[in-house]
Amino acid sequence: MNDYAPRPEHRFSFGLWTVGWLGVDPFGTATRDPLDPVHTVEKLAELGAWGVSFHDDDLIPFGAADAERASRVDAFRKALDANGLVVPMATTNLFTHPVFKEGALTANDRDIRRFALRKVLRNLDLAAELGAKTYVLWGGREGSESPVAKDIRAALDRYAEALNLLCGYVRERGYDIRFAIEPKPNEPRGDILLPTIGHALAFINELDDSEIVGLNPEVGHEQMAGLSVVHGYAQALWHGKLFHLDLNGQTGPRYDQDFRFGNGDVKSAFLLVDLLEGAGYDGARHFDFKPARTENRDGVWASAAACMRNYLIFAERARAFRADPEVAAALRDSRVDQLAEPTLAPGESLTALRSEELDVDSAARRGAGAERLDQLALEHLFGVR
Ligand SMILES: [Mn+2]
Repeated sequence: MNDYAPRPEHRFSFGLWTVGWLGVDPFGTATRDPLDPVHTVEKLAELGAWGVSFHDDDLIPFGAADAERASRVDAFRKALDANGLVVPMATTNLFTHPVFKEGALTANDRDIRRFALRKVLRNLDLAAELGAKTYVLWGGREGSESPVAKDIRAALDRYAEALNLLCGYVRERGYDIRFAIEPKPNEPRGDILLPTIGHALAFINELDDSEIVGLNPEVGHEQMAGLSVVHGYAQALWHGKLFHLDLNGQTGPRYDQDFRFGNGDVKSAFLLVDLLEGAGYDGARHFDFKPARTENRDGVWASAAACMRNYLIFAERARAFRADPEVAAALRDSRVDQLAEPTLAPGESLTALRSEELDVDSAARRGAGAERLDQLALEHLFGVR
């Protein structure tokens, strides 16, 4: 019997800002006290996590003096070593301070763009020092409430310029780091640049060094846009661009709920785990969630443990689904295996194809068998098979 106990080999990681979220929302102040990053590292290790990620400002307060910066980084590094946790990913906070209210890497104000770039460069050095392999870029403030006040084409020029400069810097320094863009449709801006996985993939193709730029898709962000999480992640995998990911929960297009993984759209969460495990995804299983504002410290750790436990339950349910002979038969009946076969046989000509005839009436009468297959998936998820 599976005990669903998370272990480091499962590669579960959490952002400092997730369990550290104070419970602030647009209508209410903090409901929890700040967490010391050292304590967070200890608790995450105790719960079975493998890694911890951070924004520069999660670790070092914005504008801190060099001595304070050094002592905080030192304490964090000691905690990582003492507890056996790694830093798989780091990122820059380019959204909290009012200086970024109109944008950071794509702010209209050139001085602010230059400041934002310096902030990223500084934290990239720290990320490399701490062994991070992925550097996430979430452009929370890169957007507008009105496209009249933002030249979107120029903003994309500046976004691409920033990425090109950052890639050049990483190459020049010899850092083993790849960038991962995190799409989001809106919130905090009315509209955010690179709103979906598809927009971001197209943007990456226009960069000078697209090889080291991929994606960090977030479950809830795709659902906020009303899109299928499984389709989106599968396309990111198809492009070889699923560099990192943010697992959480959301119930459809509404505010960014950041539920713990498993809450919200359970079926999508299950099918996403089935996709990741089936595809042999070997990156971090990173949770970017906010423990509900209703919770105290105990509730925070309970929700973090539940994210990992739910992933392991989904993974076990997915294995059972894939091993079920009835599922195998239903997949064949649905001709899912046929889709892997090229439409034209090797060496076959279009002339041969054109000379072939299909009994369209009979083909049109074939059922797709999708309802039966989907029900089997649900029954495995429900745990009744
Ligand atoms: Mn979110």
